[in-house]
Amino acid sequence: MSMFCYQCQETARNTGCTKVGICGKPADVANLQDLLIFINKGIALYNTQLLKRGIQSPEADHYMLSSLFSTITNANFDRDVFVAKIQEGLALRDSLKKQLASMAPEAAEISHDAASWFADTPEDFQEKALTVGVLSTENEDVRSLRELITYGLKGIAAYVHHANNLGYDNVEITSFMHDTLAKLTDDALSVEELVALTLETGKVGVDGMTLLDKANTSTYGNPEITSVNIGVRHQPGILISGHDLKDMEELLKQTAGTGVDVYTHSEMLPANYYPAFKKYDHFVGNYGGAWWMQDKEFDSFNGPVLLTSNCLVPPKESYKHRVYTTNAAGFSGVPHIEDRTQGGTKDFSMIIEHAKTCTPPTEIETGEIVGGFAHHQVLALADKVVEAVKSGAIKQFFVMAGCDARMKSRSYYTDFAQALPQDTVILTAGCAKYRYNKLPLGDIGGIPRVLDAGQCNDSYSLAVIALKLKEVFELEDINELPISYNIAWYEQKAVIVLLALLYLGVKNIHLGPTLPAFLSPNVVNVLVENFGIAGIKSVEEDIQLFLS
Ligand code: SF4
Ligand code: SF3
Repeated sequence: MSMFCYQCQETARNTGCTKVGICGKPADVANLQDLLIFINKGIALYNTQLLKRGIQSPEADHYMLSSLFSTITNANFDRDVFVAKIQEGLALRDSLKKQLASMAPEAAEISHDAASWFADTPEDFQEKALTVGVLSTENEDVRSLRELITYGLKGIAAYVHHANNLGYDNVEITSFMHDTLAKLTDDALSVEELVALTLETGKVGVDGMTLLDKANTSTYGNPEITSVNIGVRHQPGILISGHDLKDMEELLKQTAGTGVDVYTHSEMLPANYYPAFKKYDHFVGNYGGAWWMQDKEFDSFNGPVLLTSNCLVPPKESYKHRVYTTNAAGFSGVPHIEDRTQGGTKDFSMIIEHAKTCTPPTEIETGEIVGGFAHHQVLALADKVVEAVKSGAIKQFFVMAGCDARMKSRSYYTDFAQALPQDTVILTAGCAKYRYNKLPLGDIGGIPRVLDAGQCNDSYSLAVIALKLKEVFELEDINELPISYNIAWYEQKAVIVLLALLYLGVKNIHLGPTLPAFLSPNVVNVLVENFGIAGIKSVEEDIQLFLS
């Protein structure tokens, strides 16, 4: 075994990737990511003590968020980035230790290996990494819960990082994250305590999504119902993917008047729903589908592509020279657009000049898709929705948020959407929607049967909508609503969305296409007994179950 990773839905044999990732992550990079998490735990051990003494370190917050984010599936494959990050982390840890020792020498005596391990040379990183990864926790239930929490933290880190880019932060969230990372080194923590910590992580997940929602909507307005063009125009374009709206804004500004168009891909589609971006007439629409289609769609796009976060697939040679990364995304040999300095902007001129030399995108489809049903827009339609429920025109809602990915069995979600009765409405968010958002599923009295709230983080909107409906219908419990949850997961952002829903008290969530490999049988039992979590079966069986 040269690595071990089981954090995503496509993990090998649904047990773990041990030689190379199915995602394309090489073993040495996987190991460096494990070591980076370990270093973050060491930082957290000191930082938690400093926080207790009222000392907050913005540097530690930023380091922790960007590190965790970079280890998300399909974010960063660049070993040099991880080596540099580990070196930076060791120095940061030791400076926090010094600071703590100067105030409280006893508190700085921390015996855990993560608090003191050091190596000068990157050659020593691999050897250490092999001893600190997932399998270093022997008890499989403790390991399972530790990883569940760690993946939840990774999801929160990504969301908070995007919020930070818009000038929004929340010290309570980052303090919880440090505290939790430190707790993950504590062998005295029982399974029960880890279960409680898992739910607390879900609560902070809600806070993280709330923060990002506030950052996005305060900066760019509330998403509104929008028909998004999926065809192309006849001038060169830049394709922007990932989740970062600040990058979207700066790219639109810098491309204005240059003769270069801008298109969204995958999780950037919801940028089309924001009022602030609609004013740019060179913002053409969306090109293609979910992230995993990029090996074909980046080819036919013909112009440069900017990845502002996950999901990046290791690029094919045919278009690698047109790929650019920024934020936590990275790939060796692919140019990385550096962070903005405080008060400054990123410089996308290299990509814009590149675009000018490219041919316009090849048309792969035409038409429009409709979206923009985040909480503000849906609540503006609340009367209509409530009326449709009261009259029986809408019998049931299905939350089908989450991720899309390559597995053939995901055709289940297309079939499921098609098989749902005409009096049901799908609420979606995340890239899971690409399995059914181009189907002619019609509408109910003008309400489309697929309501897309936005990115995976906009699952927050779906929770706000559910809570509002609970209030309108004067229900005691969110589970009395005619809402069923059939969630598709792939990476760690979906993990935090799931934990957030559990924290909000949602029961009977179905999770597919497979249950996470990182859940041990006992942890699955806890989730089944306390929350009614289940997997998926055939479309026919599940539809029958959900409608009964
Ligand atoms: Fe395997 Fe997923 Fe980990 Fe990649 S992220 S190495 S596919 S488990
Ligand atoms: Fe998609 Fe990666 Fe999860 Fe944001 S872009 S939902 S998979």
